[in-house]
Amino acid sequence: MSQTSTILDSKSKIPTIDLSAANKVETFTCALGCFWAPDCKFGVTKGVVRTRVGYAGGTTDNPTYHNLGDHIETVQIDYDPNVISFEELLSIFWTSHKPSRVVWKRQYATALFFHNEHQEKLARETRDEISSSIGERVQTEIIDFTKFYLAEMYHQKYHLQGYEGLMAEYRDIYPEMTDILNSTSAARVNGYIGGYGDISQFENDFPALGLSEDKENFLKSIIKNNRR
Ligand code: MHO
Repeated sequence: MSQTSTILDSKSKIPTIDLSAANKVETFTCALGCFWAPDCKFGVTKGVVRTRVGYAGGTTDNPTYHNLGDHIETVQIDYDPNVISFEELLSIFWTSHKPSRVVWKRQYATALFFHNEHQEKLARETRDEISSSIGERVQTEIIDFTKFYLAEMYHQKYHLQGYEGLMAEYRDIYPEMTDILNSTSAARVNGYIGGYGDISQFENDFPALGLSEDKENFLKSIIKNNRR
């Protein structure tokens, strides 16, 4: 095979949803308890380009899952501001947890990390609105973003990594785990497996996900059995 066709060949495997990912993205960072679930929820959200899980909000250096210090499990997403706004993501954040709940462990605290003044203003305003509408103190923290420590690879796209057949296809497309981590397709499929998104969104997405046809029915059976 000539060099050119090898390049074309490997390029042709890249999911069209990844090829069409926006170049100009903005970042949204939040904590909603165990990071596996919000990774899924945001992963199926239209306009979300990529997701990653990690640790933020603490003071210790280089936290790891087993040596977290005072950090919080956090999800960070890059999104296309032409498709979804910060306000919409914020609304998903507020409706995905009970803001008055007192957390039992800092690891699972809920927090919104703002990246700029616009995000800070909206986060504080919506927090105050919620507080007066529920008549209770909001425990959710609004934190000035400083640093995000990427979690161990086994926590990334956690639900997807439980399905070897799907992972084999992604590894065939992307030999490096960091490329799977950055894939919109992988973020979506992880989300569907984790119980988010519905069958019509999935059917609409499927042709762009870069997976083989026999994975369509397999994923559909998971999506039907497991919605939240
Ligand atoms: N409920 C999960 C928590 C994992 S999470 C990444 C467990 O099995 O311990 O904190």
